[in-house]
Amino acid sequence: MSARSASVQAWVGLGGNLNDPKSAICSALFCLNQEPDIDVEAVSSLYRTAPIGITDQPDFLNAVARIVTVLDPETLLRTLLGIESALGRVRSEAQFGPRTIDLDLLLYGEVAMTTSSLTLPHPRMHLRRFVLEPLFEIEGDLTLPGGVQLAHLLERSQCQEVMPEGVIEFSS
Ligand code: PH2
Ligand code: MG
Ligand code: MG
Repeated sequence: MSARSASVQAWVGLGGNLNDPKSAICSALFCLNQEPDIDVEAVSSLYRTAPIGITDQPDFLNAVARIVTVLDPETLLRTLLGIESALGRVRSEAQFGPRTIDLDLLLYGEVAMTTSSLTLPHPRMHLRRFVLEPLFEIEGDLTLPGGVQLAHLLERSQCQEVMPEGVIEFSS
C-alpha cells in the first residue's frame, strides 16, 4: 500500500487583516505546498470581508484552500500553526482580534472529532460567510460530516459583507 493511499483531503481557511494580508495569504499557500506531506490542490478567489466578532478592526481578506495530506489532523494543525509563526504571526491578540495571518483547519475528510486542541469540523465555520462563500466557490457540492449540505449552510448564514477581491495567483 503506498503512503499516498492513506492521504486525505482537507480544507484550510486563510485570513488576515494587518499589514499586507494578500501577500501573507500567498506566502502561506506557498509554505503549505512546500511541506513534503501536503499538496495544495485548489484555492478560492480572495474575498474582502467585514470583521466578525470584534467589529472595530480593519476588513479581512479571506480565502479557502483544498489540500491533500498524509498527516493526521493534530499534526496538520501543528503544521498550520508553525506556518503562522514562520510568517511572523505573534499570538498576543484577542481571540477575534486583528492578525497578520490565520490558518484554520476547517474540515479533515469526513472526520468529526473533539480533542483539547482541535474540533472538526471547525466549530464556527457553519456561521461564517467569510468561510462558506470561498469554500462554496471551490466545493459547490460538498456535504459536511453529519450530512448537511454546504449550499444549505450558505443559504442559512446571516447577511455578512463578503466581496470578491480578485484571484490568488498560485500554481502548485
Ligand atoms: N477571523 C476571526 C475573527 N473575525 N472576521 C472575518 N471577516 N474574517 C476572519 O478571518 C475573521 C473574522 C478570528 O479568527
Ligand atoms: Mg480564524
Ligand atoms: Mg486560527
